[in-house]
Amino acid sequence: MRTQVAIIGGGPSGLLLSQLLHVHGISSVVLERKTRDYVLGRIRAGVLEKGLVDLMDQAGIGARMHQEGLLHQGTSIAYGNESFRVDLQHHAGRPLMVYGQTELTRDLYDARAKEELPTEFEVENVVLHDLETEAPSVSYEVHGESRTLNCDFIAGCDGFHGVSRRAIPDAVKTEYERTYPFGWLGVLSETPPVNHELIYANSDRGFALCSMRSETRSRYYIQCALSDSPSDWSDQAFWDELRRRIPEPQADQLITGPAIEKSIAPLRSFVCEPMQWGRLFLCGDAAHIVPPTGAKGLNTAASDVHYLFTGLRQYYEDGDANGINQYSQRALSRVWKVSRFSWWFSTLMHQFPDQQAFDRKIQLAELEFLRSSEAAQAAMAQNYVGLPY
Ligand code: RFL
Ligand code: PHB
Repeated sequence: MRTQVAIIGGGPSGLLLSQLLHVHGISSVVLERKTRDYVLGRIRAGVLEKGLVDLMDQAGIGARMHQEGLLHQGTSIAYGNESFRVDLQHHAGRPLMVYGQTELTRDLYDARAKEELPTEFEVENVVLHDLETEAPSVSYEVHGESRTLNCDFIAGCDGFHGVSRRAIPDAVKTEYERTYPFGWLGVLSETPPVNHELIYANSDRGFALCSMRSETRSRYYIQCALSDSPSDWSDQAFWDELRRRIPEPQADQLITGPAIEKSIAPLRSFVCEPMQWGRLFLCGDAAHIVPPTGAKGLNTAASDVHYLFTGLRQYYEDGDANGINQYSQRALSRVWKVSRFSWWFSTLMHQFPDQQAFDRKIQLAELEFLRSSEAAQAAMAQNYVGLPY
């Protein structure tokens, strides 16, 4: 089989890249390790920056997102008995869109099916070949049958545990990593959200986040120990702990219900440099991970897709290789700024196991500064709604 761009990974990065290329007449094949239903069963991000919303529109599949997504003009931050709102529209001139990664991925898969774009599911033993030549290829197996995909370029969109990053020789790449000594226990429930906007709460008992997927479906998180497992937390224990961590007026109004999903995610900051090797380009979680505080994972995957798609378009439409040659440099410049923001917001909002009284005082002083300073809120809002591409 032959295509112009082989895309490894059928998560949001790979699907969005493929759809954008298709709109501009550039062919691609998506190779996905799991089934479509498995990919759609993962509950992950929920907040989209305008850059990602615009890319969905450019790909011609933004209609349901605009119809069902919720625009948020602000977000609340709580600590101790204090709570304040950061006005995103006022400070950064644009809102955020609340629309689940699951829905966005479903829209992308539906569009693929409608346009009959090629996807191979349940691929195994994916191996990348001849990356330093102008004729790379990917070999893989589907249900025991060996296949080869010849192409001009390979996009490694296969997430943190994928094979693409490992194809870059160790002597060439540097990996930067910070792990955090806690996780997030997340619950999805068919209940109305406790607040019409998100609440990020730093309490003495640990971080909590009130988010949502729609006006009838809520997503809540609490900081937990890395050694915890979801089965350690009954629904009742989760709701009781959430109530203790959020401001009293909201705790009193919280509507609870059965958890329809409950999972624990570890927190990690990770960046691989470079994001390009020969004809291989890494996109999204394959190249970098941010802790979820600030909802930047999916959005940073989208900015990579933008840089790569723009470069490939220039290459195929104008014969100009500048964009693809500068891909890694352009993407990393934004990735590091987003990594800084996600690290800062995580450090500000969580209780660290080795935290001393001094560290807590510094956190509270910074929160107080953020509450009272227009300049600090503007800096936060600009990062939170998304830095320009
Ligand atoms: P994905 O979504 O991991 O998709 C990669 C796809 O590649 C497939 N794959 C392979 N395919 C072929 N061959 C191989 N060898 C393969 N190895 C893997 C996988 O099956 C998968 O389908 O990466 P992508 O597309 O870059 O998208 C990135 C986002 O998914 C990610 O940044 C966010 O979901 C991160 N994230 C969150 N971000 C937020 O902004 N807000 C959140 O609340 C949030 N929650 C989360 C998250 C990530 C989590 N992970 C990674 C465990 C919660 C969790 C649990
Ligand atoms: C979510 O709704 O899953 C969510 C929202 C904001 C975050 C992280 C996760 O910062």
